[in-house]
Amino acid sequence: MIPTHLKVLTIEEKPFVYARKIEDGSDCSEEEIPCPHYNSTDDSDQMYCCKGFCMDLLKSLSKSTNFTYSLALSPDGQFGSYIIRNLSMPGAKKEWTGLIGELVYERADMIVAPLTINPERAEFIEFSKPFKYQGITILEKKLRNTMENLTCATVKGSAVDMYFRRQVELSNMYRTMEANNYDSAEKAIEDVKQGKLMAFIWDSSRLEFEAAQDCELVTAGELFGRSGYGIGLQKGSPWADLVTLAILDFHESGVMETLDNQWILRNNMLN
Ligand code: 192
Repeated sequence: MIPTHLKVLTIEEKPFVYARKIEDGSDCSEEEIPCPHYNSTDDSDQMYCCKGFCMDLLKSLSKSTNFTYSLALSPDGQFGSYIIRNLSMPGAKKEWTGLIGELVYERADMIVAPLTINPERAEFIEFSKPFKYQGITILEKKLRNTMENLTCATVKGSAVDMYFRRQVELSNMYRTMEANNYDSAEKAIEDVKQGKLMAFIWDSSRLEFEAAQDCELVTAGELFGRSGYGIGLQKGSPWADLVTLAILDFHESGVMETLDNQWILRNNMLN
């Protein structure tokens, strides 16, 4: 018998996951799922409630695949990338951060988030087939020739960061970006709005959502680094095939389309 109660992790990333902090001990609404943040560096655990495309997807997956879950937010706030320890030594090893690290070090069973499937991660964790296809694009502010700041940046420990690290011909760009990289997409978007950052390079699904909310923002250039979002599982997880089957079924039966309409298209059109 395989355990049917899973430790699921997620991360805030609109419109896939909205996380609302609870200060006064009140409950989450019916639409929301409790998603505490267990702080990895100190004891300042915080209560949050999560909703969004991925949270509805988690509810549907748990029903159709028959598992129960406890949800929590990424302990270090990252999606997950690697650092190489002892680079010049024979025993050089990749050490994973963020959500990916939690699966690799077996502290969690499943990631339900807008998590990019890429080759480096797929060597260490299992991915379901994609539940969404998208790519990378650039967020800028309109009317921007007066800006003194010409920096580009992404967020540390993300698949976008890994994309630039992987492209040998972009290594100069990677090095300059690395120095400017942010801890969160929220802060980077805020800095684009304020003219402190010229270009924020990130997932198109998020940036198109942000540009639709704020007429001062635009996405620039073509979509590149096309990829898919998948459910993350431990290597060899007995849930992998079942989760993939459920996702394929959701594509075919219109569940994904309903989630798109509810969380992505409606928001993009309302503004
Ligand atoms: N989807 O790291 C992301 C990831 C790329 C921006 C966040 O998985």
